[in-house]
Amino acid sequence: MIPVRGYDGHKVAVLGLGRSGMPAVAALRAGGAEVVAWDDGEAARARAAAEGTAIADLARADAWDGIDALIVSPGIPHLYPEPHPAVAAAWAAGVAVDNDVGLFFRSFATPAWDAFERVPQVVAITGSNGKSTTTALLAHVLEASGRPVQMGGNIGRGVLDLEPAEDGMVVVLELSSYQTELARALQPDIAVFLNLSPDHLDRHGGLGGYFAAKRRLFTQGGPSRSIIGVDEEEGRFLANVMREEAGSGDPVIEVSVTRKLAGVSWSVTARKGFLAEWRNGRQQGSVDLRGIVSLPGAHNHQNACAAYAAARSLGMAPRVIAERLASYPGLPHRARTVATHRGVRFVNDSKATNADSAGRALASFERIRWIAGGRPKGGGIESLRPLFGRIAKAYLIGEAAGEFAATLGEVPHVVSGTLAAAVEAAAAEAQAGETVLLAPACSSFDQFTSFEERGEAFEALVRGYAASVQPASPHGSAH
Ligand code: UMA
Ligand code: ADP
Repeated sequence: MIPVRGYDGHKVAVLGLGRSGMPAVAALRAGGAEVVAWDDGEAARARAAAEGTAIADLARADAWDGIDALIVSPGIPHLYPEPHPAVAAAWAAGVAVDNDVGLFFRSFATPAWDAFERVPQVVAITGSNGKSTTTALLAHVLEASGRPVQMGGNIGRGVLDLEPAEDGMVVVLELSSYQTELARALQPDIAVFLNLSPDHLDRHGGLGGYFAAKRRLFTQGGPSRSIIGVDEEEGRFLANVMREEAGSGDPVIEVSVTRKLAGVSWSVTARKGFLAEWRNGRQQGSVDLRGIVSLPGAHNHQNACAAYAAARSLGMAPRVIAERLASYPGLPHRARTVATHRGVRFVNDSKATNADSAGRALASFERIRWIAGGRPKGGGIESLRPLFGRIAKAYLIGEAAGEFAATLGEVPHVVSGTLAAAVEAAAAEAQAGETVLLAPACSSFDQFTSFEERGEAFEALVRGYAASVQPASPHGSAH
């Protein structure tokens, strides 16, 4: 845990007691702060109280006496679609609102660093899709750098739950737009912007607010190196801004998987499965990505380019990086083939929570039994129309089913309602050579607590189906 600096002897409120909030409570206490906390969920409150946390309803105006700051969990709206009542109460009381990421950046560097030979560094990764893959991939690559490595943030481990830095450590943080929008301090040494496509629009008041939230990671703290995907206008704009801001040196590495970047001083691009690094007109390194099973498709090549660029920025050699890219084991719930039965492949891409990422999954297979739906994010699936020809049939679930059905129109589809009904129908109707693909283009929160729970439910249903069709003979056709 990273003890929070700057609040010794002060009183701090924490809103939300999950993976971000609970470590924040502990880290504030370790730094000498007195903590009061609130969570709208009764079970979370009870759990925290059992661990000795003082609970107070922060929506009440009289809760704020003597409190210096409010630390808000990323899943709790602080502005759009409307501020949580406790956030509004903090504003009314003149109390600063921050989050665990802001506390992390204020607390990570300590006087102990004076004795270090190598200053610890923080790499922060944001973007609409590919953050977790790039974070995990970079952490895996850096294990060969000889430096201690930790990863955390949106990937599942609250930033204050990380261990204090050791000499030369690199911390790789995945940061969501929820986190970058609210953090009062954001000072990564290296910042990565992968891509931008519509997501979380309800929480940011639209696409402009969403991009502004991500842009803060760059414009707030001034990283010494920015690695920026320039396949969208927003990335090109950001690269331009960061080059101007930093002035001399090589402050920006541009990444593209759609084109060569002529005239750019430092770039990492991947086309047709070949990664190439160019610096000042000379090729510095290349990697053949085609055979890396855990990184299929151009979207994963974008992640590989970004991780490569970050590892190069930290001084690793191209050949060593290439070896580590090749041994990357992959993350669960991202385009994972769960099983193949009677020639039908079952793929869990539960992490495809928006249209863009679901589109990458659809583009990776030929004839698809597509399980989609959940809580819609705005923007719908109209953008996926060019891929509709790959859909043998769609099985729609959750709150988005009606909207998705309307967009699919003539494309064969059925409203299955639940994941169980969808898997059962898709498995029964699939022909050999087809893929049953869970790539929901929605969040899971209408029927599950997380994309992980949804993905695990899918895998359990597939296992159940496999057991039911498994012939009694041990020499059966299931494999
Ligand atoms: N809560 C309230 N009131 C509300 C909403 C929530 O009290 O109106 C309470 C809940 O009862 C719960 C707590 O807040 O006890 C949950 O807080 P949270 O939703 O912020 O979740 P955490 O468990 O703290 O996890 C958060 C991130 N979750 C979200 O941003 C939604 C995790 O990212 C992250 O891994 C973790 O902090 C550690 O940093 C998950 C995620 O879904 C993976 N992220 C989104 C995404 O990737 O699309 C952004
Ligand atoms: P994030 O953490 O940003 O949500 P993940 O690495 O968990 O990203 O991947 C989420 C989903 O997006 C997966 O379904 C994956 O197939 C897809 N994906 C991964 N990388 C990219 C990318 N660079 N561009 C678009 N989609 C991607």
